[in-house]
Amino acid sequence: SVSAPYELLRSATEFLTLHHTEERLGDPARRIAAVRAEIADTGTYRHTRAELVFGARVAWRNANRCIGRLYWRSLCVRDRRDVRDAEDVAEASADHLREATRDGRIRALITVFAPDAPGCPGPRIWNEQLVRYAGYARPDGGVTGDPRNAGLTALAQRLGWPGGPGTPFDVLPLVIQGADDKPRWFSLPVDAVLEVELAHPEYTWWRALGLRWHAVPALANMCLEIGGICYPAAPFNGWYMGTEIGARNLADTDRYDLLPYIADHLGLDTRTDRSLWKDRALVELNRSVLHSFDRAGVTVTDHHTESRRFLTHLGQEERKGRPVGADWSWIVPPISGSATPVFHRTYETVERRPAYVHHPEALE
Ligand code: HEM
Ligand code: NRG
Repeated sequence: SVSAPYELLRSATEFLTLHHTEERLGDPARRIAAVRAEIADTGTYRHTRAELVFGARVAWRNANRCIGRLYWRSLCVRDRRDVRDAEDVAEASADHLREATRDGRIRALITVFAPDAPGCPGPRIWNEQLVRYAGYARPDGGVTGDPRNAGLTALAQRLGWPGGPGTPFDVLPLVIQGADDKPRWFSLPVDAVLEVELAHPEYTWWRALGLRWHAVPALANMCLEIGGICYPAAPFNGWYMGTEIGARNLADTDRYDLLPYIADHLGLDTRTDRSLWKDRALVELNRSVLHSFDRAGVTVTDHHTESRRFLTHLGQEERKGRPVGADWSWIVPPISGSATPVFHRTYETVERRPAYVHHPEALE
């Protein structure tokens, strides 16, 4: 979306002042005057490369739901603001995955595509992440694959995607809407998608369960907002915390719902809650995720390490005089919460800009 000129100037001024203050660039007045003139002229303004990099990094620092913020300064930024056509976005998104994955030595990366401008919306990626598994609705009312992506799977099929082989782990095509265009689908090249097959440190039969997950979480449908400018397509990634896969994606009842299946294989008593079969299955599933990513040489963190790092981050920011917002319900890991230090305190929930924000959903 695009703000009215006076709102845009107010947001721009606030951002440029922050940039000049934190990077010790001196008085921002000249830059603000230039931006004021550019907005009066064109209804928008263009960030310098340094402003874009700073904005993308601070937007990560401001992500209240993210436990991984200690390394916010290390975010690499690919400036593709010249790209607005759907096929070019698709190609650059595949390149993003290759550059972020590096055979498993994952690095935090964002690719920034063309921003929204007056009368000229930027491109938009409809997938929640660059790599997502299809969820095919079955006649019996169930879903094969990831139920979370059933909507996008159906949309891709309506747009002409013939569907994959029908496994529970078919990689979806990208669904991309170019500036002033209908959404179209684009298959991801296989060499752009690294996956990890799940084994277990003790149970040799585990591998035969056929479970897997993709190596890189690359959020693709959030808008990067910097100084009043909205970049609707700005896919970014870090690496996984094991619990995201082992305690949510594969375990939630509205996702892969694997706890009963795994508990059966473990020979646990699933007739009574009080055998704690769900808890025990969760632990083995999470051990399997960390073990398999480690064995495959794919970067992954665990919730104990990441919780400690997050507290280090809070201390570091406090010493710099910068208050940190955080959302307890997202920061506390979904298993063993009280065994991590992030559980035993509260946080301020103030939202700051620049930020990654969710679009209003408008799937036609
Ligand atoms: C959310 C970890 C990198 C921005 C999260 C969540 C975790 C996490 C565990 C909660 C996810 C959930 O419960 O679904 C990490 C780790 C990283 C990392 C381990 C490793 C470097 C990044 C980067 C960015 C980022 C590079 C942006 C540049 C966000 C945002 C959310 C989030 C915006 C909220 C997503 C939403 O609202 O759905 N992160 N993160 N993170 N992270 Fe990070
Ligand atoms: N829970 C989601 C991913 C959300 C973001 N998590 C990260 N982000 N680690 C999932 O796919 O399980 N990141 O940029 O690294």
